[in-house]
Amino acid sequence: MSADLIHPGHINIMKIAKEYSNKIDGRVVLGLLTDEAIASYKRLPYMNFEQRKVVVENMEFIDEVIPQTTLSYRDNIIKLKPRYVIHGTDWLEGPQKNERDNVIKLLKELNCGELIEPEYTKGISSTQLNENARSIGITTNARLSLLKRLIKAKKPLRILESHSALSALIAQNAFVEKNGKKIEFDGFWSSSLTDSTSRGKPDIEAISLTSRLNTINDIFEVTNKPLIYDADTGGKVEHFVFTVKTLERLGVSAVVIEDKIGLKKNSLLGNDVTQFQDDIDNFCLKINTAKKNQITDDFMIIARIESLILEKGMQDALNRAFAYVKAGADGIMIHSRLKDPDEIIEFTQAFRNQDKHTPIVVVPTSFNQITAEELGSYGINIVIYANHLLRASFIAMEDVAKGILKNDRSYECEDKCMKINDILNLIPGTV
Ligand code: SPV
Ligand code: MG
Repeated sequence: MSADLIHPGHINIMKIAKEYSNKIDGRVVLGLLTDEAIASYKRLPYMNFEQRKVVVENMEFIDEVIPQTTLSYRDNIIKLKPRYVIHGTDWLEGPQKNERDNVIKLLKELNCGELIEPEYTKGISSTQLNENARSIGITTNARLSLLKRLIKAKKPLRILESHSALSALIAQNAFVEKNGKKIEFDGFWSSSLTDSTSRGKPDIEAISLTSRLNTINDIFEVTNKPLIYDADTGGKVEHFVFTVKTLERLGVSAVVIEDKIGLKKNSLLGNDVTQFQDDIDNFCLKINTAKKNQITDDFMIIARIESLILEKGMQDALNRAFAYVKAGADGIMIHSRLKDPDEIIEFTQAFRNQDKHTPIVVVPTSFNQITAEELGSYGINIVIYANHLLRASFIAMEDVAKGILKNDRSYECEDKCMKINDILNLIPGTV
């Protein structure tokens, strides 16, 4: 079981398990899916493994709780050689269907147990409870701490740029099913580029923190996933400590600051424009001072290295990465504007040789052929799609705007627009 939102359906199964164990004077052992196992096929549970374990091990029907670290039951079944395996009929279809077939095969192979499948309790399900919980919302602390929990449970995380509540709703709700697993975005990127562009301003730290926080507040009112904030250079150390506290108060999970000074320009411009990198000691001081001043344990300060962007070389990037981690950075973002990911992979491998755990973040805007899964296989923890929703919407909007002018009416553009009925029904409460 995941046993996150316990409901009568779970109790029914545990009770039946107890009845079977009484028949043979046996014990009921509950295989509790770890956060990693759950995150491999659906959203992260509300309660972490330890919390869920406390709940189920205190149930009168359960004698022992053991972790199940993957979706597969194989290891636990081989270990326990159970007389009965009890599982609700919910696995007859969906992501666990394959595992059911495997369990049947394995029980035959081991010639050890019988599969008992109590009828799935009608009228209540974790999915439905989850929907209800979603509509209630999420507290500041619960959202803030989600990113660290997700990093532990899953690799890589897929993060999508969101510059408004509406784009965030798309990032929140979009999903595809692949091999029975639900793949969705794990959170939002508040991008300085798209926050600036959507206000018609250049990406040069010209948008005030207050203005950007208003957007995040709008996003947070209608979503429950974590957000990573792009704070450009972070500004002066004395100002950055206030930025961190403000972000924490709002429930933002992480801030990224880049090691540049002076008038910051967008990284994808590289050395085509004049940009300066901060020196290592200065930047370490910024990280360290902010770390000492943050108010929650879970907030992350991620140091972004611009050495590859500014063509300072791999060794400079690595020296900085180790120095920033030593200064207290909770993660490293390594950026590149090359079309292939070679330098990102080289950096990741060299860094991982010495540091197995500090999260690595990448932004594959220019090296866009490599998949998130491949990046994850090299040891990258977070993949940020940093500007795609804004870029997509601009092209779509401009096309329709020109189409109306060209035809002097909107009739020809209707196919490119959402149906009026669909927009009226999009946001609950409109109708
Ligand atoms: C942003 O999205 O604003 C970023 C990433 O900082 S990049 O545009 O690639 O610099
Ligand atoms: Mg930026």
